[in-house]
Amino acid sequence: MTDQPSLIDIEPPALPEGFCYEPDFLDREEERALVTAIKGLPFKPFEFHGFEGKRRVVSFGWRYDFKEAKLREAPPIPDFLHAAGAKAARFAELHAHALEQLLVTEYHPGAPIGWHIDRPIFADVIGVSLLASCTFRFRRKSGGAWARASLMLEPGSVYLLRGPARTAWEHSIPPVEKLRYSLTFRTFRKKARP
Ligand SMILES: O=C(O)CCC(=O)C(=O)O
Repeated sequence: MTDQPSLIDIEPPALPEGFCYEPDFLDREEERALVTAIKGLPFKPFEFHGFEGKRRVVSFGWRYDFKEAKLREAPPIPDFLHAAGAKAARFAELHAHALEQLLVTEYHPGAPIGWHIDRPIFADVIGVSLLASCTFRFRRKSGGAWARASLMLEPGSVYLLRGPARTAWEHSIPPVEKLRYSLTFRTFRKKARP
């Protein structure tokens, strides 16, 4: 006998407060139709202070310009994304009109998103995953060390970042193995947008 805890005794680190996840948010048909339409969007490499990320993005409603640190108007959310937006709003118990910004992201195999906290002008963040799974990681400074937690985001799933999960924890996605798309809907903090 040893005093070592067995694997089953070890609790995985708790996910941050304010994080909600629903794996079966879209059915197969909804997901397939979204992916087909999304593939036709005018994606551009993600730009951050003159550097291009490996992922490609397209913004609707509003676009955050990192170079100028300014919010800019973007084309309206296309009709084919309205149903997913309304569903995402219901999941987060918000009015569909509150989801004023949408970022659609394309991750080819090997594309990651680095550690970050979304800009403070935004309030809630709702993410829908399409086509492939990925690891979604959280970290937060705790004393001299990092507290960490992670989970697998399944295709067709949705998550909400609100409260500490949104403002106190950083999140990231390590390089994905297969082509993945995500819809990131955001609300604005009061008086944050022009
Ligand atoms: O692809 C995702 O689900 C995460 C996107 C994200 O964190 C971001 O664009 O800030």
